[in-house]
Amino acid sequence: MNIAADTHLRGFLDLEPELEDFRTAILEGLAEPRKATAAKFFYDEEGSRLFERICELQEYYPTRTECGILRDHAAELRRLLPEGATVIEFGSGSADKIRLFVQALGRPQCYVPIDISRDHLLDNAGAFAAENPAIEVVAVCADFTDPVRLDEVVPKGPRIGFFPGSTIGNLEREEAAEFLRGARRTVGQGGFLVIGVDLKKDPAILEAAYDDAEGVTAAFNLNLLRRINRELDGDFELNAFSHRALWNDAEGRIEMHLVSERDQAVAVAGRRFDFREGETLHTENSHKYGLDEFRTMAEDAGLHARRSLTDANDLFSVHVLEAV
Ligand code: AVI
Repeated sequence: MNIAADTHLRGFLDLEPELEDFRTAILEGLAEPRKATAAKFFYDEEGSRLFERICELQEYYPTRTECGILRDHAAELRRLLPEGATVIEFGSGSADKIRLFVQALGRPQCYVPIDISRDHLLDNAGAFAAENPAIEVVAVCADFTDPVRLDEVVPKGPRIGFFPGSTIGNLEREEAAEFLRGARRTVGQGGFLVIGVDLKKDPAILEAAYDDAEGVTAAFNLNLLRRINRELDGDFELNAFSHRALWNDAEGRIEMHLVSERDQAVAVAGRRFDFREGETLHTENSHKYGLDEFRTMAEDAGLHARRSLTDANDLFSVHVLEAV
C-alpha cells in the first residue's frame, strides 16, 4: 500500500492491478471455446479517451440523461443524503457527474475516486482537488470491484457511495449483486449508495447507442486489440476484425463482439489462437434492468431503495439506496 503526497490530493492509494492480471485474464479468455474478455480491460489511456467521446455522442443517451436526472433532482438528493459526508466514487471515469453530484450535496467533507486507469484517475482527481480546495481528495487506483480498506485514509463520518453511468451493467448479474453487497459494507449501516442504472427499452435505441454512425464505439472496441498488441506482444490485425453490438433479449443485455473477418491465427504472449471466419471475441456485456428488478436485487444486498428517479422518457434511472 503506497500513499504518496501530491500538491492537490490529500492522498493517493496505489493498488493498480499488475500487468500479470491482464495477461492471465486475456490468455484464459482467448483459450475459451467462446472467446471472451472482461469489459474492464477497455480502459487504457486511449480507451478512457474514446469512452469520453462515446459519452458525448447523440446516440449514446445514458450520459446526458443521467446528468439531467442529477440536475433536475438536486434538491431532493440534498434532502435525502447526509451533510459533510465522504463520497466514494466507484469507477470514476468521467469527471462531470461528480461535479453535479457535489453541487447537489452542498459540500461533502471528502471525495474518494476509485479507478483502474491510473493516469486518467490522477488527472481527474487532481483537477477536482484544485477546483475544490475545501474538499479532501483521496485518489485510489484499484479495480473498484475489489474490496478497498478506506478506514485509515478517509475521515470518520457518514459515507455515500456514488456509482453513476450504469457501470453496474457491465458486471454479470451475480457479480452485480456481489458488488452491491461490497458497497454496502464500504458505506456501512446508515450509509448510502447513489447508483445510475440503464433501463430496458426498445432494442433499436440500445443497438444504435452501442453502434454509433461515427464509429467511435467501434474504435473503442477495437482499441482492446491494440492494447493486447502493445502490452502482451500480440499481432492482431485490427482491420481483420469488425465491431458488432446486439441486444440479447433472454439475458437482458447489449453485447459487444469483435468479429473475425476471415480464418486467421493470432499470436499473443507467445501463444497461438485460431479464429474462424465469423467467430467472435465477446468483449462486453451491458445489462439493462427494470426498476423493480433492480430494487429487488438491491434489497437482497441489504440496500433499501429510498427513491428511484427517472427521466421523462424512462430511459435511465438513478436509485438512492440506504444501507439497512
Ligand atoms: C462504462 N459502461 C457503462 C459503458 C456501457 O454503456 O456499458 C461502456 C460502453 N460500451 C460501449 N459504449 C459504452
